[in-house]
Amino acid sequence: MSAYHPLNEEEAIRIARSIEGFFPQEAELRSREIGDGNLNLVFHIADSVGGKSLIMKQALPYAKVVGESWPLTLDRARIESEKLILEAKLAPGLVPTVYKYDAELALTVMEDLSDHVIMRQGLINGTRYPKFADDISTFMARTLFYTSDLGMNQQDKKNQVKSFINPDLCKITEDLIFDDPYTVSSNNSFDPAIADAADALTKDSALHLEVAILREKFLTNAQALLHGDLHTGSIFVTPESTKVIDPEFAYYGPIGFDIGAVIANLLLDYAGQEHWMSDEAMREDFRQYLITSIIEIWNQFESKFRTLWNEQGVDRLANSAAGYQDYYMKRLLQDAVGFAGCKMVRRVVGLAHVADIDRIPDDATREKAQRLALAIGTSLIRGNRQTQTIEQAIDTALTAAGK
Ligand code: SR1
Ligand code: MG
Repeated sequence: MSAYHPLNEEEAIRIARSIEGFFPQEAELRSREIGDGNLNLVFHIADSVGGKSLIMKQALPYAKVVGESWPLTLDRARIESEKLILEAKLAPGLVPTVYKYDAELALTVMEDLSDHVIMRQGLINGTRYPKFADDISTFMARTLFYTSDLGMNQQDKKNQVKSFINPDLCKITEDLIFDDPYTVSSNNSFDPAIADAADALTKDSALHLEVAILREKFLTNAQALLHGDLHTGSIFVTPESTKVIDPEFAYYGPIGFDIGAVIANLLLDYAGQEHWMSDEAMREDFRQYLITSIIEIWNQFESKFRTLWNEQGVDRLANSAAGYQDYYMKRLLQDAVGFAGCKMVRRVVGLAHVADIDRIPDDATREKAQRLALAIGTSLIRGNRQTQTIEQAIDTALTAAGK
């Protein structure tokens, strides 16, 4: 019989005590369930005497945001802990340390990052993160290059693909990002004020063609081991530090999907700033900071990925075929732009939204932000295959959205 059951706070404390060498014997442990995500239980366990603390994340056998009617594999806890351990090797300092993984309880015990803030909240508060573009571009360049056919033994890669097959979590993305927003689905959720815009998404055949092409890439293009859900709620930050968390959606997919997630979430915050930054000059200045960050993230990612390829590429033909690297990098940019658009659209009309926009209290301002996000997102989707530079892609999308 499986020992799996959702933990209560006392059990979480007992497990924390059993982690050898972490808490001293005299520790007075307190536990709080702090999970505010869509899927899991998260316990914060701290010693009120010595001050040490850790995080325990336990997968539930269903999607918490929906309930038991949406079963989900517990194997995602294994995927998450293995991916975190791999990321720590490939991108040291940019992920929390894993202290323990318990397969039976689907439990990962890891470093507490309470001295950081969730980036989504930081951006909502108008905070700037000067190291972010450098850190996240390093994280993506290294985790994606070293798990791709360009940067690792290609036979080992096939085995790695096997151990990161993640059908339940991929299905969430396939439905919520690449299907539901473009049809009438019971998963969708949007304010009645934008019903016309949501309806238009279901009838736009040019848009459907682009989404179908991007969906095919998500379904079939096993380019590298992705984080798979790299939004600003999966990133802890301070002005000096970046830590990427929550890789339970990891699987072998198209590299542009991770890059697009970061771009999309900065643009969603751009739209939400309609409310959060009430002074117009300050708002436009902060928006410019977000756009500059996106451009820096792509440019630094591209340069770091190319350097890794030039110095450590393992594929003879990919290394030597004239024009191949440029062709490959252009495709990554175009994919990133298209995926960014899809990720924006789903956060306005689909099942799971973002606080940057959803928490805007005034109906008219929220509607304005939602329409702005939809206009930017759909323009990125429409233009993805024509993209030549990141500057041009963002400029075209903002112009189309009236900015
Ligand atoms: C049912 S899960 C909804 C969303 O939460 C996660 O963070 C993913 O983005 C997923 O699509
Ligand atoms: Mg998550």
